[in-house]
Amino acid sequence: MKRDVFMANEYPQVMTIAGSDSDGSAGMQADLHTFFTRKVYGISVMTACVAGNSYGIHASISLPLDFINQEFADIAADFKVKAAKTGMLADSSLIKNVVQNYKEYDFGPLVVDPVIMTKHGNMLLEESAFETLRELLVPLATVITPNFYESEKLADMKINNDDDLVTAAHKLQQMGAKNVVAKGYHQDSNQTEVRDFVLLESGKSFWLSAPYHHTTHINGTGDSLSACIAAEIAKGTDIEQAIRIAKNYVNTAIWNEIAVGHKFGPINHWAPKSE
Ligand code: PXL
Repeated sequence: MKRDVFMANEYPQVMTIAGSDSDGSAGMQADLHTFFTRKVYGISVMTACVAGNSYGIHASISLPLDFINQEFADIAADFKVKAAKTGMLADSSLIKNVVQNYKEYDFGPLVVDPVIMTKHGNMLLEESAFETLRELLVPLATVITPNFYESEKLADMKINNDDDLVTAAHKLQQMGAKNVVAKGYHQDSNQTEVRDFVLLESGKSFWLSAPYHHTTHINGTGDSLSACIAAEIAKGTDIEQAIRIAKNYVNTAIWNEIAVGHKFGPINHWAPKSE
């Protein structure tokens, strides 16, 4: 596009603060796929690196905190981030570091994907960091998007039915998260429907349901959902609509799988139309 006046930072920029997943299906890579297809410019603060493939995760390291500080400082010195999201934060010191940086600069509303464990059982956050997550990061969340397991851990309760999920969502709001997308249970092979509970800052609440699609290609769904919400917020979409768009985006990406990897593959970020 040719323009008479070039306006620095006019284009919507969204930042992910997350771990890299070498297989490209989850973590920062899923966030960047999402940003790209949602037509926002993706910026990334890498916190950790995971080595793995569609069979699972085989190693992981955290990056040094002073390096992460430099990433934040460099981004803040040049770009205008309109919204951000968090993903894998590995341990308590990393969470504290990210919270400190987030408070120091203006990166807009924050979507917190409280990543604790992969779908296949690998821990991505130390258990000793759950309290730090609750105390320091949850209160910063404009939107928090826990999966079923993360809701149980953060709300410190067993979730056996819809009523329990509603209680957990209210607990997360009491901890300071403004809007909560509490994802429902996804593992029963007889399941025909997936139901997520949404609790907005206004007190309005509703269920988002979709047909359950049986597939092994669901890596990166949580990352992509939170990334899409952040992308929409950066474009100026209101929170409820951003959540609804993100849910449709991820559902369409699950329903149109691509053949990548032998076992647990990625969702298809091209499938949804980016309006
Ligand atoms: O999808 C959760 C997730 C987040 N971040 C990283 C991951 C994964 C799952 O594999 O590897 C880096």
